[in-house]
Amino acid sequence: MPRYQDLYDAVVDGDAKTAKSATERLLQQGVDAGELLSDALIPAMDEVGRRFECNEYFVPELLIAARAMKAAMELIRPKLAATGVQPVATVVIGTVKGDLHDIGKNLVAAMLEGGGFAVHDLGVDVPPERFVGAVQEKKPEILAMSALLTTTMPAMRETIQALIAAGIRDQVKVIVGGAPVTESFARDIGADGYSDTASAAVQLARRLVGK
Ligand code: B12
Repeated sequence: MPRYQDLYDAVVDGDAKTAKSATERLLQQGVDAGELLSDALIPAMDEVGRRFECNEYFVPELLIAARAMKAAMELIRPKLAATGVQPVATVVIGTVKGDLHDIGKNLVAAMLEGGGFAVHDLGVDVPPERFVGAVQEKKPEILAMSALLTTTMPAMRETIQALIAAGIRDQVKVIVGGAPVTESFARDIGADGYSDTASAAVQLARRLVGK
């Protein structure tokens, strides 16, 4: 049974208002922000992921749970920064060049954040050189790329080639996803991992960083 049941339930149920008020109250009571993350938010997003995997939840439920998690994270993030709690690892994420689809990418980003990762979201239509610049600047353990169009999938390969050209390919694990992306495509372009859902992306990222 999670320790902060009301916050846990609010995220699992996708109730952003209650997630925010419960977080506010718990922080005011002096509960540690890192504890709220590890004992309520991460287990809640794990549960949301589990329900999604076994078809109890679908994309709309995932989206509203992610929104509730975000509402809580907005209050928790500044406290975490102040207390110096170490994230599991850092992720740079974006939708590749020419592609404006971001619903799946935002879900992956929210689930990773709920899973304790520090996430830098570069947004949509991100050219290879911006991914390379962000890897150089933020030094993430993981670079995550999303593509929803068959015409933009080649930008994933271009980005990996750009990482190689910049001499930093071995400094970061590359994961890819999006509806048209497949395991064999990921292997073919030299990515380190692929998953077809946001919750599986968290497990994949944890595995790649050895957590
Ligand atoms: C919503 C949508 C739009 C919206 C996007 C809004 C937004 N803010 O994202 C709008 C209206 C803008 C749009 C525009 C277009 N779209 Co559109 N769009 C869709 C639609 C209906 C849903 C996509 C979606 O959000 N799915 C829900 C999310 C949750 O799923 P997901 O993205 O796959 O993400 C999950 C996984 O893939 C994975 N994942 C995703 N990213 C990542 C990344 C990593 C690292 C990992 C590990 C996992 C992972 O986790 C996610 C959650 O589980 C799809 C059809 C469909 N049913 O897929 C068409 C679709 C993708 N679009 C399509 C097209 C053609 C277009 C347009 C070209 C249309 C046009 N002629 O203008 C434009 C292109 C604009 C551009 N340059 O990008 C086609 C693509 C066809 C193809 N073969 O390439 C589709 C398939 C529709 C179709 N059947 O024709 N679109």
